[in-house]
Amino acid sequence: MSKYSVMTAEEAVQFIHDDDNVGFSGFTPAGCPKVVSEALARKAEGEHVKGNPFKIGMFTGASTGDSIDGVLARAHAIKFRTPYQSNNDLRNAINSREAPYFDMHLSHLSQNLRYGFLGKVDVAVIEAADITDAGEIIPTCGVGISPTICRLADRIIIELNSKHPKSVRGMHDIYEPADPPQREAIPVYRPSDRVGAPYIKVDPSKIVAVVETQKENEGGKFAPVDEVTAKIGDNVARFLVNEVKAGRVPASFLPVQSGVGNIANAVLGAMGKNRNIPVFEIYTEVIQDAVIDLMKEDRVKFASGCSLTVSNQVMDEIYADLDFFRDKILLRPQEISNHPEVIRRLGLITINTALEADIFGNINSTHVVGTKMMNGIGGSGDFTRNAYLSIFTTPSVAKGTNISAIVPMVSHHDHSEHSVSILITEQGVADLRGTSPTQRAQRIIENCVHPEYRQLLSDYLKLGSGHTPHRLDASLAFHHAFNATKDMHNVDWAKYQ
Ligand code: 0RQ
Repeated sequence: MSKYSVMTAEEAVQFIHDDDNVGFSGFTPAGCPKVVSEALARKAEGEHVKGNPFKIGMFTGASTGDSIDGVLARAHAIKFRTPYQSNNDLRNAINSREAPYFDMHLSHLSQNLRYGFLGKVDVAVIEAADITDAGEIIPTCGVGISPTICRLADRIIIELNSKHPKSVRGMHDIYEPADPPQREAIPVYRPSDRVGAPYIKVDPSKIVAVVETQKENEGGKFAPVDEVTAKIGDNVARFLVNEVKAGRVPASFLPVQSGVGNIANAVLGAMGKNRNIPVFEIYTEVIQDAVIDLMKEDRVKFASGCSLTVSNQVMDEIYADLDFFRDKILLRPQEISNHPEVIRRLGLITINTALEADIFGNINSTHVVGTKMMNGIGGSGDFTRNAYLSIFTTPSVAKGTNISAIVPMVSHHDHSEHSVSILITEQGVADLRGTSPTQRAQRIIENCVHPEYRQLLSDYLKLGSGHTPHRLDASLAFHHAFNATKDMHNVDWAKYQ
């Protein structure tokens, strides 16, 4: 008989009040609570009907499922939200400025919470596979910021989800660094190194409610690999094979980080297929379907991440064969999976997706045509800035060919040219290491830009002068053309001559 108060989600949300700051477990929909957040949205709507205010501040690991971000956005219950998100209704609330959103590097969130930069954490809502009377919480398939919010929160609500077997214990490595000036080195020297405990330890008296559920993960499906993503993946794989041949990447290879989404999933698949790339390890935040497939084929020998962001079918496969996967997967808090110290030490090959790049190698990962938030910077900055080799991929065009993903100047700036080693599209590879801005522009235009935009971008380069030859009044002409005509082809440099 458990020592905790088991109750319904409706009863549990009595512990969450208007204006509270709430931390949610998980990372991407993996490991996120579902039933308590849905009950919370209903409570907010009920309060609004009565004419009462009800909004919460939200700290999450990264994006969540619809049953956190979607329901709370639709209930108009968000006082503020950080960090990464990817829900359509929340995105609309952010872009209409109804929901204030603070985008930040994922590795920073836990320490910023501990430093007190972001206000108090009143309540933590944590999805768990198991909980012991001693206050040991076994997370499910995503760790995120759970250890920190559990420690900082006054009250903890556990969503005990029996879809996740208790035997998942042992797949997590929970380690929270001390704050400066007491912080010490994080002793992760290989992706598989364990440095913490297999559970989150909390003071049991803070657990005010346990809500039992067996709701499925809100894991999406990945788009099948198409011609463009296959070409990008192939270009990445061939580039890396060449790096090994040239001796710039050790023959034993280096751990790989790969970003989120369809392109990242396709790139990993292509790397696995290329037998000239040795069996490799992953040190990343999101472990997607492709990694699990490659593990089954013995192409990936170990994956350290922050979440198993896999489709439900793959999740079931993992749980059905835990004996095979347990010593091949380790889930860590995002403060460790994304920690610059560890990333730099391990020498990661990082592969992230750009929304937009400019001809000088600067990257926009977040803002559609400079103003509308897409998802957020996520962990891309944590990895990119500290990589051994930092690769960005993107299809060269979007919306048919009406958008060129490569523009004269990025309309929002997430990663500077200083952090970007290689740019890869389906057209080819631009190696930017050790190049001047004009050399970079030439390589990018020649190798990465879609043929329909090569002349326009070459002509832009002739308009400017100086070390980085921009012509400032023309630098956003591609975006102006898109806003005016929905087509970036409609740029006319004549007026700038
Ligand atoms: O929109 O579906 O309406 O056509 O952007 O593009 O090609 O499906 O790409 O799913 O791989 O996501 C950068 C968003 C890419 C993601 C981004 C339109 C395009 C489409 C999506 P439609 P795709 P993906 C670790 C790493 C930042 C965080 C990060 C991301 C839609 O990878 O959020 O890297 N990255 N984290 O048509 C306007 C352009 C466009 C454009 C594409 N130039 N202008 N729209 N689109 N290019 C993981 C975490 O941090 C959790």
